[in-house]
Amino acid sequence: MTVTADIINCAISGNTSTSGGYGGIYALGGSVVTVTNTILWNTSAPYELGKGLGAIITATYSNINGGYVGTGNINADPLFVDDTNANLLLRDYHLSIITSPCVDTGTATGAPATDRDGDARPIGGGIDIGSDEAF
Ligand SMILES: [Ca+2]
Ligand SMILES: [Ca+2]
Repeated sequence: MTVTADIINCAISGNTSTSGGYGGIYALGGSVVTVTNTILWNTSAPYELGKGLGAIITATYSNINGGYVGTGNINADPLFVDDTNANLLLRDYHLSIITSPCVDTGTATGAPATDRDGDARPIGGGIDIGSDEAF
């Protein structure tokens, strides 16, 4: 069975993996996964992205810890407002204003019209990588 998933403008951070080397997204064999404008950061596993035999992962305009080959991808601390708070409920995955490398470095292709807050995209010079459009 082939599974297709399009993951667009998401922030996946602080994931814990107990099953192996991939903590962000793992594409099972035969699946096709497209990752766009997405942050994959700070997993407990060695790699953010992994795939089984015959699976295809295409990642572009995304910020992936450890790096991943693809147009527009970066590998830089996204500078969330607070992604390390000991109280999980107080963690804040909004982007820091201006200083985040995710600001204005995404692609408009496929990006949703609004962000997680309902703010219209884009704000500033372009689409931001992640679930937040910072201002
Ligand atoms: Ca922007
Ligand atoms: Ca916002």
